[in-house]
Amino acid sequence: MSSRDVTKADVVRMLVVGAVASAAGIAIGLSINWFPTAASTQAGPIDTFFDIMIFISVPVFVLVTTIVLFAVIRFRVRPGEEDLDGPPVHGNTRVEIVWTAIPAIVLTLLCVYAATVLSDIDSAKADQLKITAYAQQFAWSYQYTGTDGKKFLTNQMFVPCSPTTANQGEGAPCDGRQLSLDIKAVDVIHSFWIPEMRMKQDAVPGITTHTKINPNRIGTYPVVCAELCGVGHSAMRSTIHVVTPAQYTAWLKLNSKAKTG
Ligand SMILES: [Cu+2]
Repeated sequence: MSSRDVTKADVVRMLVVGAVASAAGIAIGLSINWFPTAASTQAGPIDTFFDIMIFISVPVFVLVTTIVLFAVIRFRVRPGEEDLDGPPVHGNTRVEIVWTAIPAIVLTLLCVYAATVLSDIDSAKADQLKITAYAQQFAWSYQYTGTDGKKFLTNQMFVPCSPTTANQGEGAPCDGRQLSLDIKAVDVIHSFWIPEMRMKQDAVPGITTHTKINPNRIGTYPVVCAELCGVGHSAMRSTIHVVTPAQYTAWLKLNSKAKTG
């Protein structure tokens, strides 16, 4: 037995170190508040999905790092060995099958889970508010249908949401119409993103893309461009106002009049 053989004690030590590091990494990963305030029903399943990704990816990272560090230390070149060849290794079929099969199974399960979450959060509700969002360097505009049936453009989004508690102000939980967005790009590729509502969709010249959002918190949130689109990209922002149905109707009336009368 040479000083470089891997013993059972080595494996046990690596497992202990790996388990402790994984537990610490998962605890840190889950304790960090990665996302802003959740303001849509889509936020819950998406945030849970990220937590599960942390739970799975931290142990994988720890496993790989532990084995690499062990190999670097155990099999390093020692004084007098500079001109020696390493031992001839011809692979290990069993290990190669295992390290191919396990990631394949994990990735397949994650794909199925992600597809399930996506189809769940993207399912259509009966009561939709249809808006067309136009992206251009470096601004957003939104096309609404006014109270008179005519279309008008605005650079701020307003959406109605009925508060479900006595509190009607900022932060009140609410329930209401699903936004059904058609997204168009006038010039280059942009990306429509409301971080508080989590949903993001590319805006691509020549095609119309779609997304659905169910706001569930009264308040004002930024709409940002999430695709580097030119020098003014970082300034390509607008606002979505989630307001009570009465406030929304008042805003819609005002704009219908202003744009057509
Ligand atoms: Cu942009």
